[in-house]
Amino acid sequence: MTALKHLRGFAAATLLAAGLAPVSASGLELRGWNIHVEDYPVSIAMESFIAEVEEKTGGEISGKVYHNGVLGSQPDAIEQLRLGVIDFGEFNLGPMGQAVPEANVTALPFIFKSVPQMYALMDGAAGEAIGEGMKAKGIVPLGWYAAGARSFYNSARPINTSADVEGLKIRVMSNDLFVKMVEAMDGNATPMAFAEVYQSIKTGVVDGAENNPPSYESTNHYEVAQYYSLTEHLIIPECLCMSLKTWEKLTPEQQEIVMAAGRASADMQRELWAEREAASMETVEAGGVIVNTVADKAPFQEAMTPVYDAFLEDNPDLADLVSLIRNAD
Ligand code: BDP
Repeated sequence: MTALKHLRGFAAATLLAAGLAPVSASGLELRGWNIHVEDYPVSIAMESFIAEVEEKTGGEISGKVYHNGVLGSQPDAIEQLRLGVIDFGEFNLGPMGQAVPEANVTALPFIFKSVPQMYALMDGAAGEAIGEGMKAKGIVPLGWYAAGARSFYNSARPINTSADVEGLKIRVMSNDLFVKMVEAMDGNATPMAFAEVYQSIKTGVVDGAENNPPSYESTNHYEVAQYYSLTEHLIIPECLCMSLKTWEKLTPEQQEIVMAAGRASADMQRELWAEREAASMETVEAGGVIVNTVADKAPFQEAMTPVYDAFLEDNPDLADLVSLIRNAD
């Protein structure tokens, strides 16, 4: 990251702290949060989104995407989005589950059978229900982005069965469900901000983490945790979202433009994602990573029974949404 970008990040943070709404002379200037590096599929699609919005509104709405998480950690950014301090952003539904119960359903391990199945469900009834839940919490979904499947990586050993997780210290995203998931395999879960994971693995604070190939690669985690075991235990969608507070400032015509640009950016992101996933696997393998596939995922799935039981007990009103996804073909 260049010094200039750092400065811009700090300037934005200062503006935020002062509570100043950056409305340009000609219209609305939006602030976008993104955790990823600039050449990541999410980042490219977000840039395309805001460029299209600016073009189609004739410059009435413009914006800037702050990459690399300079506007804060993901859990904080979700709160800032709800408050309207951040106008839009791209979020994983895992961390979002802490604020939006419906989003949590997608953070249940192995709930989706495959990435294509996840797209189909998110583009249909499940996405509709989750989107309603988000709106009730002040977040307007504009497009479901891809994030592939998450698998474990660590510096100690390959994971072939759930018993191999025993005793490993694994970083997870901020959500109690992920702590329970790792504990159900007798591992030690540590919720931690994305930005801290590289150093934590390097210094042995944790043995590893779990993520999709593009994030494993773009963060260089593969350099310090060289066993990548394709458990594919989480297929969590991501979302380009707008703050409801910002959304309500727009005219119906502008809302239509924003929604269409969001959808178009999701189509673009899904294509970029597929390419990057393949490229990332090549990069990590060339970097010395030992990749193993997991022939039998059943022991992992069976280990998740207490996670589902506890979730359904705590969230009886979400049982229908869980069944809708679990029982889909
Ligand atoms: C990446 C997600 C990002 C998360 C990150 C993480 O795209 O939203 O913050 O994982 O593990 O795959 O924190």
